[in-house]
Amino acid sequence: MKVYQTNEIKNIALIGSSGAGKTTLSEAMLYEGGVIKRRGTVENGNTVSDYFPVEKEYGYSVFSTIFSVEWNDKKLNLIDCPGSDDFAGAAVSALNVTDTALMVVNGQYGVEVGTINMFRYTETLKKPVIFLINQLDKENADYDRTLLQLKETYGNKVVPIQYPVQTGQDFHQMIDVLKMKMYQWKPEGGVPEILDIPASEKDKAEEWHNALVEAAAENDENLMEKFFDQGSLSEDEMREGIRKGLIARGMFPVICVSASKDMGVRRLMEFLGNNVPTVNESAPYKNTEGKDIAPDPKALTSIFVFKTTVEPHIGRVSYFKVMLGTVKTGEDLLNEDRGSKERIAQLFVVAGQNRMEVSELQAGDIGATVKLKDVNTGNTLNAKGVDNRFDFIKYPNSKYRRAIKAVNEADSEKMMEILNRMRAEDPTWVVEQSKELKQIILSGQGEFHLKTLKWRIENNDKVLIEFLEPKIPYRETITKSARADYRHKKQSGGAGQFGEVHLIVEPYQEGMPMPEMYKFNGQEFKIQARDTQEIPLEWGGKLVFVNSIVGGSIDTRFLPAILKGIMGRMEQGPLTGSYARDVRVIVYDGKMHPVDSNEISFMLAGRNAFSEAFRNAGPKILEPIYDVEVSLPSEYMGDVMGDLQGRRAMIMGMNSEKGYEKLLAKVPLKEMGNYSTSLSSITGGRASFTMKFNAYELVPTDVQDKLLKEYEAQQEAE
Ligand SMILES: Nc1nc2c(ncn2[C@@H]2O[C@H](COP(=O)(O)OP(=O)(O)OP(=O)(O)O)[C@@H](O)[C@H]2O)c(=O)[nH]1
Ligand SMILES: [Mg+2]
Repeated sequence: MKVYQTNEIKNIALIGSSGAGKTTLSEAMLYEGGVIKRRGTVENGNTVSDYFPVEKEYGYSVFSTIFSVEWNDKKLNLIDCPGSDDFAGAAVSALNVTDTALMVVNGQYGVEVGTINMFRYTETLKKPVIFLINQLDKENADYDRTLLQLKETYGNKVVPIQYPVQTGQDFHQMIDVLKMKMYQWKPEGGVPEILDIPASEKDKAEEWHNALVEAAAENDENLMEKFFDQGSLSEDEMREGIRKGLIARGMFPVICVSASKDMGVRRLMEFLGNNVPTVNESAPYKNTEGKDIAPDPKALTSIFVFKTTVEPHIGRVSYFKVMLGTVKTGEDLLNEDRGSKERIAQLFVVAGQNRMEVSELQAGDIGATVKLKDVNTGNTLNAKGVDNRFDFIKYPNSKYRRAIKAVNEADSEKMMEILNRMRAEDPTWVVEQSKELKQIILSGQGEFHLKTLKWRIENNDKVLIEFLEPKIPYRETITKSARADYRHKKQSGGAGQFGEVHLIVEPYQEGMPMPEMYKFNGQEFKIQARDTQEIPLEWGGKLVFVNSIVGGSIDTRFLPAILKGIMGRMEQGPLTGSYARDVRVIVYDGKMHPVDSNEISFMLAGRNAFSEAFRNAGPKILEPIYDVEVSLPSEYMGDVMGDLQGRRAMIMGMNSEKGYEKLLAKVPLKEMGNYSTSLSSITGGRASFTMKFNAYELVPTDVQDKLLKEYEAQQEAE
């Protein structure tokens, strides 16, 4: 493939709900672009895009796939993205490095939750959007209903460029109101006959053409003026208006195809070649310093790695975008994030797992290289003299977690290596070796996400793993003040131990004053805070340690030991062994022994006095509460709300957004274990959700009692 100039390159992400036909469309584009001689199918597992064994196994895309097609002296870099919400990370990466989103909509089902979610990403990233209504050859395809849903959801910026003369098995003609021609295909699809619009369609075509002219004119003052003067625009002027409308997200053109029949694909590529912005016509990218980095091919090189795969026989393949300059084979670059020196041994233009070697790639272009030493997704490689870093990709929060374990203990280390490798490939994997829960917690986007990971580890790496219920990171705290004292005494045989600690505990809130006196069972305890330590806890909250010892009843050199004893109990709370937080401890008295008092004695005395006081202070368990946002079609609202209420959820509100209902709730993490599965079964996969940690809240009494019993039983079992 020839080296394309920056102003000849267009980067386009294929997004949309799962099953809409993105991979099938990619196959047809590659075929029409002359990259492949025969079209494969998802069913036969022989497409260019779904080449990973797990994708063939499950019959849907799991990873994004990059492919380039040359069309009318332009280079179209396309990225076929998985539609399932579980693999959203791949689509988010792709949208971040491309300049136009081609949203594939299934003509049978119209606007789906996948469409809504993906559109939201384009909104956040301010990417131009073209809607492509696919599967028009399907019996229950309904173009008009789909178009109406798009208009109801995204307003009158949705402007059709084409409409099918018929849909269903007989689909073979389409009216293009930009070209004002009818396109007609033979059953094998491909190259269309371009005919004049038949009389039967003239009026409708005229009407839609005028609507398109008006919509195109609206995006440019000069065009608007011309439109008012002449009442129409030339095709080139319409294109200019469409391009400006696209870039400004002032227009969302609608195109129609049947990807599996390869009808409309060539016209689509022509439309992309003529109308979507090239990289230099698109908004510049910002580096981490917030500086705009325009794609200048003459500048020094900066490339940004947005995707990494590990492929058989070749190892790590790093996919990158040239953010600046022109990268050449043999160039030495510095990894700005990890400091490694990297040589670009080979440069490739790719089509799935097929790689074509090239000598250089200009700013804005997308390519791949292999065998880099220490480069992960998200890293920036720079030539000497530039120090750009790019970290603009914001991945969605995790929403499904499981504990993971190698079936054979001996495989644990290998399993960790594989998990880290997978995280390098897909940054939406979060792997945490939790000291607190004594589990390896794997967080991802959903059950499918984890299922594919398991399939790959077991089939590709031959390591058996199992998923376990992840423990909940509960917390403990107290709800009232209490006093306790404890004498630790060991004076039989060997070195003696003696330490006695008297202390008061109370719930701590930021900024609360220090009282001078406490009263327990009618007895007063005067406090003279001689020294206060506020200790932020790594697991959240604080421990405040107050030295109110008077008269030297405990030597200050033993206070660190007392604090150590208390901290040991904060790490393993008295109720269920969970981290404790937000407690103030006032050590106000004690006793020493001239010989036997030592650090261990006061560590133990402090620890046990604290445990006793903690238990008498209305101890409570706190649980993590998450903000959950569910996007769903209105007909499922009742069932989804009922299900959430069954999960101790507090419904916080509802609102409609673009044809979909949004349900907001606060839900305990404990109740969210299998939420993605049950939501999918309640709504037939037509809803999605996000979840974000909100705060810790007291658990209800019945839940606390149950947790205490479970902990006791566990203690007895150990
Ligand atoms: N009849 C018909 N079937 C189609 C068309 N496009 C796709 N399909 C079928 O729809 C199913 C899903 O197609 P894919 O191309 O895998 O859809 P996708 O959008 O890539 O799905 P994900 O990878 O899960 O996001 C497959 O069985 C395809 O054969 C079409 O235009 N007409
Ligand atoms: Mg796919």
